[in-house]
Amino acid sequence: MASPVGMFSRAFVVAALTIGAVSLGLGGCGKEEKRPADPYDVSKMDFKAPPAAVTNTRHSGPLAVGEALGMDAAVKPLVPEPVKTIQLDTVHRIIEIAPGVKFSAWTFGGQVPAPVIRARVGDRIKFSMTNRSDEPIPGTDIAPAPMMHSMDFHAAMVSPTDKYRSIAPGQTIQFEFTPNYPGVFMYHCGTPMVLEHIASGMYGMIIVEPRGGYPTKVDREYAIIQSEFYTRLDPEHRTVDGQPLYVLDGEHLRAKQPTYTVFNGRYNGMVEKPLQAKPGERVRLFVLNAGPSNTSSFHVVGTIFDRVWLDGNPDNQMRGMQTVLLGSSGSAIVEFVVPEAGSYVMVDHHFANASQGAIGIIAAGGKPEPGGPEHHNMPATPTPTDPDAVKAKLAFEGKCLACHTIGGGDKVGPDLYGVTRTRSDEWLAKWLKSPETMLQTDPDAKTLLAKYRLPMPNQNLNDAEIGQLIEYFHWADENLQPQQAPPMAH
Ligand code: HEC
Ligand SMILES: [Cu+2]
Repeated sequence: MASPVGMFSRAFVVAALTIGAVSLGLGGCGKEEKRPADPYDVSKMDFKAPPAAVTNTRHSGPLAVGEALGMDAAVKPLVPEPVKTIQLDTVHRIIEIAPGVKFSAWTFGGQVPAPVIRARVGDRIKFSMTNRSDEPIPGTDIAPAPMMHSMDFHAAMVSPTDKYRSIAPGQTIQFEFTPNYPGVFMYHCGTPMVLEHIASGMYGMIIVEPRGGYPTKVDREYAIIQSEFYTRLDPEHRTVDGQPLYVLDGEHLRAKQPTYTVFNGRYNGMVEKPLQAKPGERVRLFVLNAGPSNTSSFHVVGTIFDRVWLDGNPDNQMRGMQTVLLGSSGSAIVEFVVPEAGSYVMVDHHFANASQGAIGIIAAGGKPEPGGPEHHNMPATPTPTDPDAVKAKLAFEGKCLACHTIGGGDKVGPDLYGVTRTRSDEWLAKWLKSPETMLQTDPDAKTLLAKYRLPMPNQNLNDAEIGQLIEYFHWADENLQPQQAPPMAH
């Protein structure tokens, strides 16, 4: 395809003028036959969709069914069959947002974000969904909270009062549509309060490719969905697997003050499990900001976006971009070349958001950066040089950072700066071995619990890890000033 984008954008301008002329009743200027066909000729679009069917038949078994569904960041290739049959049921689940942070979520298909759907302009999407919010949450004794849910596809052009209506627990809704525009679109629950349904996890991405595919060839395709979580400890103090349950914090939700801002549903998720690429490869990211309320300034450290297709439509092309700004439900396809071996860090360049977890790595071989990519606002704690203390720092960031800081202030648990001055090594060892025993027997532990009101879950540490952590606390207390500690996510 020679310069398809230039061609399309000229076509688009001409088409827009044509449509404008027609709608003003000024058509028939005699030049129409020379104009290239409008790829968005509304008269050729498919708006025919039979009314949605709502029944009392319930799906059982798998919650997400369909060849066109992808369950993680690696985007599946397009399935060629033009009819895409998709089932996404709504269930309530406990998801883990960060280590030890179990959140009571509402989902499509049992996961947050929901599966990525991939289709093409002109395909027929046959969608069905059972509201299964009345089913028990597996692995917990948390009572179900049955409620209405619905589905709103931004890729569709249909009557929302018909297709996007809310259905009751036990009901199934079925409807069809044909995507007419290419793009990367959000889908979400549209049941009031929409804000709460989205913040509870009910969103996903549908990729609609242009009819003839994309004008470029790439080596890797990944989906990145940014979203916010607003959490608070369950006022009823329920636990899951011995860890405290977190629920939606309505007050911070309305104030747009998230606890976590993340990619693909997990605090620093793609730092823990980086995406893979190789030097010289061209990478295509499908990026969606699901919000619900904040903006994303998406950036990849170490490269420049060769192409940015706003909203995922190659007709909306920009070249050589450093960041792309995405409002709530905004999206883009970004493509870039991996210039050399290294770890390329994806961030929301609103760094307050990145520090809440909107960070990930594209691992393209080579040596890791000395000390980790901390200067890109990883949730850094200062780095000791002793190998045991270094291991402890890593363990601390993996297992403890959700609830503690060192010098960054109290979170769910106390700031641990200075802890070796207030507690003996023996006390710390006993505490880390079995906080539950200490909370029953030790007066200092009881005082802590009275203040923090949450029993620290047992972290299943072995003696070696406990020794290393205590050494790390000593190192921190001897080497750091509290104000020296970097800010961390709350
Ligand atoms: C889910 C939250 C949570 C996690 C995860 C967690 N803690 Fe705690 N921690 C607490 C709370 C809350 C307290 C206060 C005591 C209480 O209420 O049980 C506490 C207390 C402590 C104390 C005692 C502080 C003092 O002032 O005496 C230490 C030390 C500690 N935690 C270390 C750790 C380490 C190390 C890890 C990771 C291996 C960890 N904690 C993981 C919540 C947590
Ligand atoms: Cu809902």
